[in-house]
Amino acid sequence: MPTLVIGNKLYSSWSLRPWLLLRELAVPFDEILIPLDQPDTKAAILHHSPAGRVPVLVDGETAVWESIAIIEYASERFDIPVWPSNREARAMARSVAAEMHAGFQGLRSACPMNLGKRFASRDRGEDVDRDVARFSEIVNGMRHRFGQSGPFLFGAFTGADAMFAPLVTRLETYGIAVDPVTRGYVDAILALSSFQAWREAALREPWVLAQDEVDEEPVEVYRRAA
Ligand SMILES: N[C@@H](CCC(=O)N[C@@H](CS)C(=O)NCC(=O)O)C(=O)O
Repeated sequence: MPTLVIGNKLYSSWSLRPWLLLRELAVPFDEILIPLDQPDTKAAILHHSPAGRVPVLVDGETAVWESIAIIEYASERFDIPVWPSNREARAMARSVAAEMHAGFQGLRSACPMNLGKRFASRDRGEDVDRDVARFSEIVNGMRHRFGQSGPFLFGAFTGADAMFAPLVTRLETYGIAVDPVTRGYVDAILALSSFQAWREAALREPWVLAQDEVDEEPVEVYRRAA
């Protein structure tokens, strides 16, 4: 069985992506969680991957890193429907997944993934607004063109949805308003039983990572005792 090496479920947005994908597409896997930002974190990750970052998928002698590469590897190795079967939809799914992998810096840096808290809505700056507008454009565009058969970007859950899931949680955490189509998509991701299982585990983690905590009073704190 492959092993997915991940970081804290409360904060590690990159780890969430392949974890969700493997769970949604019913690939059995073991999991190793390495708490981030501890004195031995780097050495522990380097034990699995020369890149020194999580997530890493270890499959026998093969270690695959970078979330998008793990998703592509899973598609081939486990013969699962990671991408839509229609060629045009597949090209769009890969394009938006890669766009997510390389972009959305404004939203990512101003609003770190933090599943344990909810903050009040407020102006978070132009870069965040631009990223949210682009995300909404993607959701509306893909849902309109390809989303008839289900609630996700291309109908059924795909690698593109796995890539956007952490962004979806940020909209929720930071109270960012979106249009009704985008809201419907956000709700569909948050309702996934795989996501809820991840979140449950996240809320039991003991670690607080200062670098991922914004300097604001939360309106709600969800964390539970471990
Ligand atoms: N582009 C990478 C990003 C991976 C990444 O930044 N991982 C963070 C955790 S979310 C990490 O490993 N941080 C630990 C470190 O840099 O020591 C991917 O897609 O997997």
